[in-house]
Amino acid sequence: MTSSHSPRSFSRNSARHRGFGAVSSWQALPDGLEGESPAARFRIRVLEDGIIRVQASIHDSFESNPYSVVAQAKKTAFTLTQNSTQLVLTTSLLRLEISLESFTLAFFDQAGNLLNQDDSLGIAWLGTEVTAYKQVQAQEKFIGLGEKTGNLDRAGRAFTNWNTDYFAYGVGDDPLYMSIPFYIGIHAQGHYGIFFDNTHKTVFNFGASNNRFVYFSAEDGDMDYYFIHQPSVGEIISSYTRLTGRMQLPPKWALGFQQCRYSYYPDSEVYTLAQTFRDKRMPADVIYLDIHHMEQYKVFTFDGEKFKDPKAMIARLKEKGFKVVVIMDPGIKTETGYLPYEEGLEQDLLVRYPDGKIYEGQVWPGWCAFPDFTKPETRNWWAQKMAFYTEAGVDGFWTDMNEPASWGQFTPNLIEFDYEGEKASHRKARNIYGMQMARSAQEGALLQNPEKRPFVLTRAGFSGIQRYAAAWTGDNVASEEHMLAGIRLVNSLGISGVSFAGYDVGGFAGEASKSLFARWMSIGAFAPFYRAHSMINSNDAEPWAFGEEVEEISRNYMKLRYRLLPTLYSKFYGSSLTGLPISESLAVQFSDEPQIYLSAYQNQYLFCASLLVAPVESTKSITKVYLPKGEWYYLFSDQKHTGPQTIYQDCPLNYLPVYVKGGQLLTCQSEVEHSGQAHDGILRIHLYKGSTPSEFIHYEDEGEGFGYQSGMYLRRKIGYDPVSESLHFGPVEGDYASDYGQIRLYLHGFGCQSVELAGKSIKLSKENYAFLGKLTEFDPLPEMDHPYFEIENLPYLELAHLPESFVIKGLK
Ligand code: NBV
Repeated sequence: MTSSHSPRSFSRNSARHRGFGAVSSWQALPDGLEGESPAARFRIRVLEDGIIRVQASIHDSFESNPYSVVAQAKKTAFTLTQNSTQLVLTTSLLRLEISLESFTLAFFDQAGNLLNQDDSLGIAWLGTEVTAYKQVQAQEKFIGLGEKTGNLDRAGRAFTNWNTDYFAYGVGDDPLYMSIPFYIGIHAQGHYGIFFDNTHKTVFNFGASNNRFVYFSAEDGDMDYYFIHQPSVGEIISSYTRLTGRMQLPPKWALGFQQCRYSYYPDSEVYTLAQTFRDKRMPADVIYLDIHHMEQYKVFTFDGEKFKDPKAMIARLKEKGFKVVVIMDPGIKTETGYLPYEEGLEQDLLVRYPDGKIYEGQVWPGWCAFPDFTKPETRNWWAQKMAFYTEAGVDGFWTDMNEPASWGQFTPNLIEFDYEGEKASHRKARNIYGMQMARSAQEGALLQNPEKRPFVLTRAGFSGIQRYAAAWTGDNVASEEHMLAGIRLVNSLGISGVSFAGYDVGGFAGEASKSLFARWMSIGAFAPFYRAHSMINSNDAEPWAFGEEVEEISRNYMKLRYRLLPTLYSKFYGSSLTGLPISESLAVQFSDEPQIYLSAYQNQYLFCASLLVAPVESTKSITKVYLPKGEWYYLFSDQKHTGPQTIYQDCPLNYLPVYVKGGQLLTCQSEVEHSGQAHDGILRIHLYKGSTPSEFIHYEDEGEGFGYQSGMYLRRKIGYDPVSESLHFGPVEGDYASDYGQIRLYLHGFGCQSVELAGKSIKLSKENYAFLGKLTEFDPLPEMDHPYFEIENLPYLELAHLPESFVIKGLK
């Protein structure tokens, strides 16, 4: 527990820089060392071979920072030596040199390469503001920092972490809704990650307005950062998510298409919406109820006029295979007699001023009080209140406005929060508030339906938010540049631990053009979270609202999304174990290829590890694509390219540039209308010839519930080895009986006419295969003519779903 935080005695001209100063004493600890200078104290701890925690404070004790880090330290061997100028701490992955004269730090890998080094200014204070100044290595790139606009490489810009409600933000604006003070530095000597665990307003300056250093600083609190090194960028992300936790496996329906609008009402409109998806054979899983479902925007109410019988309505939607997600805003109307407010007052669950008065800010319902989600009792209470929704059959929860937002956008800093009993002002609590609301929503969903996996979608968050919720990038705008900016935001969230993320497809504010909407629907099919949403008082923005051509293109990509569900679900499972992104910037696997950082290519990403998506504006019919090292197959025709290479690619509106990485495989199912509908029982495996081996973990379970945690799952390794020209199916693990009775293996890029299984040669069958359907010729004019791709005579092999392991050989 933290004790008093009295400032240590040193000259307190807070207008001036104060360095840490020379180390005057130090001592070894079982997991590191600690010591002090006349000005400040430090503590350095080894959490595991590749993670070192650095703390520095001008107070008598260190802050505990109770929210983000969930990993327990592993007992790790290290050595500590001292010479006349330095202390040297060495693990099997890292060497840290600590200058005794200035307490500046230098981190090296085990081969002696310099990874990261403090500027001579080291760790320092300006009043309560604490900063770590770092040298920049030659050509150093900086990636990550979560929901931040701008380039993939953050060099040259500074960013602020201060959760902010920002309607229709510009594509370069900062800060937005969520703060993740974690970044990865990449340069010729190596790469490392830094997570700055401080919930105050923080600044990350990657070389803006100076040519000397990069720095990260916090308005108050301690310097408390985790330095991470691993052999690859992906493993750094895995380490970071070992520290801050990982996404829990979501229900399968949450991977389907979701339709939102501010707002669908009354109930008859919601039925029509659901029925239209089914009538038009456009697969979808989720419908959202935005703020108009409430009576006067009061949380835990339904508007009795608009929704006469919510339970009956939701039951009818379920019959059609839809799930319902409702919005929850934190603001509670301060109205006498309104139960949530009365209970909040009575049980002391609301945020107060230091003199004990309740803090009120204005939001949708008018003047509101704010539940203190940093208090466990408040989270429990809210979780109990959520019975109101679950009893009506609601399946998921959407926590909006949880920065927290209020009219005026300037919450007074003096208001007080519990902060897990430590008490803190808004300065320290703001950035963590949204995450604690999402946590409470997840706990509530679980409390009310213990047998179901929760689904929570949040706008605000902080490091570790991935444990509680999926994230979307707030109020974007219907423009081409926003569509591309959203992809970078989602890719950056993926680098920063939040695998389950997406953007409002079609753009929230403004009106999408026909082509923009079609392209956004296509790209969104390759986003972890796939939801269309639009603003009140805007034109209809459902996938059929833009005319027949857009409707067909949208349907094609929605269907493709559902066909890819086996791949997606397996990768979500994988990400819940490894923390690796599902929408993965090329900077993760190809960090040493300089082209990937160029503005022309920085939006490209790998989806589910195997599909390279090259997003392009809807106004373009041809684009340049950078293909990194490896073999790449244009998804729709199997045309093969060898990277590294820049190619020109036609991109008519109905074909988004997507390539499959050679050596990888995709698993597909037949078309369905929603994730719960039965498919035809054939698992289609598409294997692409390549020179690098791969391993795919195929995963199945009930799609809901927690049976998978006690054995009700099916897991099987499928490994491709180009050297032995074989595909290995490992044994089936787990107790879940596969949804597939049959496997159909499609071979892309192979020339063989037969393969070998259990010593027998089997002749391959052939068929013409298309990943997207043919568009109707609506207009005889040539410019309306859309190409159609089919892979001709694609060889395949039909197999029973064999439970024992087996090998297919002769893949030439
Ligand atoms: O609840 C209304 C909207 C919601 O649709 C949107 O997705 C959120 O980001 N909400 C913000 C409040 C006001 C928007 C102008």
